[in-house]
Amino acid sequence: MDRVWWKESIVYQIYPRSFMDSNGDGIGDICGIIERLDYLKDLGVDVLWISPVLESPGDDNGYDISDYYKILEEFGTMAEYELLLKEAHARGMKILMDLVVNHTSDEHPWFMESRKSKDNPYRDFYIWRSGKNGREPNNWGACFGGPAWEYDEETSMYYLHNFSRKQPDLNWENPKVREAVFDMMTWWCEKGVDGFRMDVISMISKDQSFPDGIVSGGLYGDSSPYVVNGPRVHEFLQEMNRKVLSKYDIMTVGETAGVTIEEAGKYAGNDSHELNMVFQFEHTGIGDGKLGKWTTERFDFMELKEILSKWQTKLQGKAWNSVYWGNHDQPRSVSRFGNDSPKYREISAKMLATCLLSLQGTPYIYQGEELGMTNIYFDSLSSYRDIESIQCYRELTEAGLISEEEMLECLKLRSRDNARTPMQWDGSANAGFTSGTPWIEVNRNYPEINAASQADNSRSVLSYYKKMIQVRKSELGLVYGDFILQEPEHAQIFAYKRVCGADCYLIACNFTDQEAVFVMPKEFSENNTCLISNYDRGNYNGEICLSPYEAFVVKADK
Ligand code: TEU
Ligand code: CA
Repeated sequence: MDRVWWKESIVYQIYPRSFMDSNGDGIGDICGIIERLDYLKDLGVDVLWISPVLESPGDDNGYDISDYYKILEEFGTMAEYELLLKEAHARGMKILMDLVVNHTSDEHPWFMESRKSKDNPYRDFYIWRSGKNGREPNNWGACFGGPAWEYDEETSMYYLHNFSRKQPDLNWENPKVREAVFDMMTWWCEKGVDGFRMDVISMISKDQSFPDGIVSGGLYGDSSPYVVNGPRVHEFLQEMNRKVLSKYDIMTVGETAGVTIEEAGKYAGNDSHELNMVFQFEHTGIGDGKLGKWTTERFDFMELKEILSKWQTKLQGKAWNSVYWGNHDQPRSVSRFGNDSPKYREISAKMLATCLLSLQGTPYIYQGEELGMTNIYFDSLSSYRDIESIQCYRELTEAGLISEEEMLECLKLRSRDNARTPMQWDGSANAGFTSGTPWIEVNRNYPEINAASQADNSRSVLSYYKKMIQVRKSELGLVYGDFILQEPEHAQIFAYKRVCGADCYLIACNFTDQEAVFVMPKEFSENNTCLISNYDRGNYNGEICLSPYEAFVVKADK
């Protein structure tokens, strides 16, 4: 097999604002990350994807960048960022930068210039259109509520923003925009970053006719057919690859909301010369309803199994997968896909780890997932900090599309803030995250769920993650092996083989709180070695009755 480092790596996502505060201002920072590098090295992860730390007014917690060449003061200095690179590299770890170039902040100098006049040299860095009949140019809605167009008095025109009104979309049709972005990317590669996670990169090419979208369920037209996987997106990414990516030994992952299998084959195809891999979002959308993610629906296991299996088999041999349960935009994985009750939280978190780290594709662990951290279930809107949660709450309840009580229940299950509460380091005040007042409340369960209390406990979620990471690293067949689904109809168990040459593995995960009967396939029935099990059952032979959330990896003896 041709071995590739970004295929064998395990990525750990850090949301710096909530990871570790080193100076007591209640906000996580770069020096805080440096303080915790040994913890991450000990966990066994190889690459750190760090959410944005660049200059930003913080309208969307840093995904609204106003200077691509400056570190935001509350996160630290450029010297500290360079120290982080040095310290991570000294430990054999790599740093993935979060590249946000579908849009900038409205406080970026490019936009400040662009809005000044219709003939300003930077005018066409953004997407300006005249209104229609005194209204927005079309009926598109923004992801964070409201229309996707903002009227600007200065030149009596509207500008497009698919996210907040302080996040104007860049006009990638303009070769000067592409050149400015590629120059900036080169600058960071020369500084030593080891790759990019590319924010909503599937949205950089828009249908230039900007037609109305279909209104279904919400207040605005759906823009996704016209902004996702757009007409020139692959052309732009091939240009980016030619002018920047191909010049460095770096890793790239596209955040491609709305990506299909077919499109993923283009973005991440073995010979596409675009990106190494993409994030798909089908499994995170299970249960979505007429108001999108704002639902109290739990996930349907058979739908989850079908989606994950599809991505495993359809990309096999064509493109490389990424595999994840959560990130800074998603609820906590043990609350979303496991069971965060006191009885089942730990065992189901270990089950999810077994699945995440035995599928084909680069695995991504989100900060705190290795501890079994849970949703915070805020009782009041005033506890929320996320612009998406707050604006969507207001818009949907004021429009009478959902009651305040029901929307609060939806936020408890799906708000992005569930993943943004401070990392729970120990049982001291504020879970050891800050000596000051945290920017967002710490989860009340931190005395029971924290890294310090798990470090020396061999049966903790943290210890299980360390062991499962070592299993994956020692068994390359779990990286490069083919995925073969077993028992597709089983209503409780996600079971699959991984086959790589003479190495054959069987993984089975019970996703339910009920016992589940499972018959070992014949080639494993008698002679196999158990590599890991979250119930420490020594061996798996013949017909077994899996306990709630039981998971294991066995390797067929040769
Ligand atoms: O998220 C893009 C995106 O699709 C989000 O709308 C996300 O899927 C949604 O919030 C889930 O409910 C990226 C970043 O990850 C996110 O943090 C930013 O807010 C967004 O882009 C704009 O930069
Ligand atoms: Ca700080």
